[in-house]
This record gives sequence, structure tokens and C-alpha cells, in this order.
Amino acid sequence: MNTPRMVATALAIGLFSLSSSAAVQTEELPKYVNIAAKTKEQRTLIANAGVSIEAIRSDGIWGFARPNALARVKKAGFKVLSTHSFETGRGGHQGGGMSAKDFPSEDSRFHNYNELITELDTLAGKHSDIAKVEQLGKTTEGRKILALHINTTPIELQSGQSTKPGAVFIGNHHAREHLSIEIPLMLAQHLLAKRNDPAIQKLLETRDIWILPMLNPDGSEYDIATGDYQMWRKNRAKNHDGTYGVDLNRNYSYFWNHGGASNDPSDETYMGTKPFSENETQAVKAFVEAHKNFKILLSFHTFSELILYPWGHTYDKINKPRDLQVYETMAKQMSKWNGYTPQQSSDLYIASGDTTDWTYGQQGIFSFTFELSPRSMWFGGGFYPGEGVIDKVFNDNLKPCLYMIDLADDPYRVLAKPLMSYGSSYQAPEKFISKIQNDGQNNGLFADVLFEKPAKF
Ligand code: 0X9
Ligand code: ZN
Repeated sequence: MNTPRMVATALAIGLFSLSSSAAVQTEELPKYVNIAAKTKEQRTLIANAGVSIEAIRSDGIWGFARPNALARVKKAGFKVLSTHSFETGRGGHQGGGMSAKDFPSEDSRFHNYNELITELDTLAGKHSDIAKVEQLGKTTEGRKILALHINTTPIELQSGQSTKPGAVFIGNHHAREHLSIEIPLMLAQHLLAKRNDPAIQKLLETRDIWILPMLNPDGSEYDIATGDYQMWRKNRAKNHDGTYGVDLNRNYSYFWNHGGASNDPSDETYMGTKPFSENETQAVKAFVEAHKNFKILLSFHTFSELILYPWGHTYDKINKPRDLQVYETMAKQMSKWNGYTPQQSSDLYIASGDTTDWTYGQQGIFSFTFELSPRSMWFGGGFYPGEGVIDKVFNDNLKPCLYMIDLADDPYRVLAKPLMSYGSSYQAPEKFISKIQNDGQNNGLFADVLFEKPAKF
């Protein structure tokens, strides 16, 4: 799983890429770009221009940009160090052969929309006394947005309302981040499979747990619709200029349109016409507002191996010292388990309208964003790391997820005393800085990358 996976380099692409296996018309793939930038202020200006920043190095960012955004970046005086096209966006994989509308065969362990529904139904059927599938809304294209509700009190499971402290896990705000679907799904599978394990049993009996693995099925189905990856980020709403998609992680209302988001519909980070303009974000809004018992929320993304917490829309720190201390303490603890880097979201770059600023700022829920593995696009496969990483990424993140569920009763508990039940003897992965050798694929550039030795369990 630590084997570097190289991303396929550029071959000419046309305006449309057509798969031989399915006549699905797709838009031009975004370019992967390396832009010189040393400070968060510079990164924010690049984000403002409509680039989705995916990895940050000491001397620049790597991110996805469409033509308008790239032109704006250049006009603003930034040096574009390199641009990379992808023939099909497969991240080094072979295509799906005959199986259209699905993952490439070597990634078949990832769940497409129908497989996810089937798995949620199977789990709820097998554990019908404590688990139930609930529909939270419908996407632009009419797909159901589903969540698995886990609650051991029958009347609470039936009504969907609980007096127990709630923990919420959401995946797939971004279409191409398929690993962000698998990890919450595996969390659901784990909680139910281990329901008689005393520690899990205790969590299940005392908490209200909601798992929403696939918020953006239109986008993720589009991403695999030809059998080859399309590197699609947004949802699939049709915009007024004929382009498609709103960035769901720029569409929440808390300081919406306050930087790091674009008002050009063609951009990767298009914020939408107004806050909560999208079916998917409306579904989250209605769901969260209807459950006043929610205390903890985790939004899964990929990639870069980060634990992020508010704020995202401002460089200011949270001005409630105890809350900030809870965030910092929890993030630090969780980083010892998964080896990810803990930081305030805006240390990366400003991005407004994101999920966790709204769930914390507006709803008072302690909220985190995890950027799952890998660390890099060039070494690790970026959005398409291969199904072989799924188990490790889940194992790395299981303790952090259980910890969040545990703390849902009172997150301020972390300030009182260390929690003994969570691996106080656990050794964080040893870190070392390494200079990556040019792999021959990235135009002679070198990247500073923080490598991890694999975590031991
Ligand atoms: O930009 C995003 O929406 C997230 N990164 S991703 O590569 N998955 O697209 C990070 C959001 C974190 N928030 C801020 N940086 N403000
Ligand atoms: Zn994302």
C-alpha cells in the first residue's frame, strides 16, 4: 500500500473524452497544475481564482484548474510552474473494459451508487433492531441521498429522533474522492459487525449515530460513468451558462462567498448562485437542523492526510478559548492515531461556504474535516489510490472515529483528563522529511513531501 503509484501523464485530449466502452459524453478534464506560492495568503488568492488546491508544498501548490481559472491565476501574476493533462484521469489505472458505468475493474471494491444502496439495505436488514436507512433528500438528477441511522433504542430508531448525543459522519462532498465514501461505510459495517464487543456495545447504547457515506452520488456516478475516471469534483447541477456543477463544499451559508470560492460556474470551486442553492446541501441543512442532539461531525475528503478544524473562511482563530482547546486537543490526539497533520483549515488557504464552518459556526457542532490518504498525487495516486489502500486507511481512522463518537456526550471532556480508553500507549508513526527524487513524470520538479512510516497496530 505504500508503493508509489504514478499518475499517467499527458496525452492529447479533445474537448470531449469518449470511452470506447460507453458512449457517455463527458467534459474536458481539468488540468493538474503546480503554481508557485509560499504563504497562505498567496494560496488564498489562487483559491479565489477558482483553483481547487489539493496539495501544499513549501514552494507551491498543486491543484486542479479549468481554463478560466488558470488564466486568472496568470493574470494575477502567479508563476505556473507546470500543467499536466490526463488522458482519461485514470490515475494510472486501466479502464473499465466492457463494464460501463462502473469503476475500472481493478478498483471494483469501491462502491458505486447501486452497490452502496444495496450494502446499506443489507446492513439495515441484518441489524434491523438497531439500524435503519433514512432518505435525507434527492439529488439534482433524482438519486436518493441516504443515511444509515444506528440507535439501540427502538422508538428512537423508528422516529429518527433521539435524546442521546449524536455523532454524524459524511462522505463524498466531492465526487472524485471515492475513498471518502468507503471509510464511513466501513465504519458502519464495523460498528454493526462488532455490536457485541463491549466497548462498541457501550458506544451504541449511549449514542445516536448517523452515517451518510455518499452525499454526491450524481457526481461520483459521473466520475466513473465511462469506466475511466473523470476527475469530477462538483455535483451535476446544470448552471446558467451551460456548464455543470456546484462545489458542495463552498455552498453552505456560513460566510458564504467570503473568499476561496469562485462565482464562475465553470470553476472547480463554484459556490453556486446562493447559499444552499443545491439539493445536496439543502438535504444536509434540513437533516442537521432537525437533530438538535448532534454534537460531533466529521466530513471525509481526500487527499493529503490532514485533520482540519474551523475556521475555513477566516485566518482568525476560534474566539472561544475552550472550544479552540477542544479542537486542538482532539486533533492532536487523533493525529497520533492516523499520523495525519492537524491544523486549522485556513492555514491551508481560505475557503468559505464549507461544511464544517456551518455545522460549527451556525449549529454549534464540533466539526472536523479529514483529508484522507494518500499524501500526494504523484506518490500515492491522489484521488485514485487503488482499492488496495482501503483497509489501511480505514484502520488508520477507526480510532479517531470511535473517539469522536465517544466524545459526543461532552467534547469538553477532553480538557478535563486524558481519555485512557483510547490507546494512550499507542505510538504515533515515525515521521521523517524526505526529498522526493524526480520521477521523470513531473517535468523535473522536486516536491518536499512529508513521508510516514506505516503505522503499527
Ligand atoms: O477545498 C476543500 O473543499 C477541501 N479540500 S479538497 O481537496 N478535498 O477539496 C478542504 C476544505 C478545508 N477548508 C478550508 N481550507 N477552508
Ligand atoms: Zn474534497
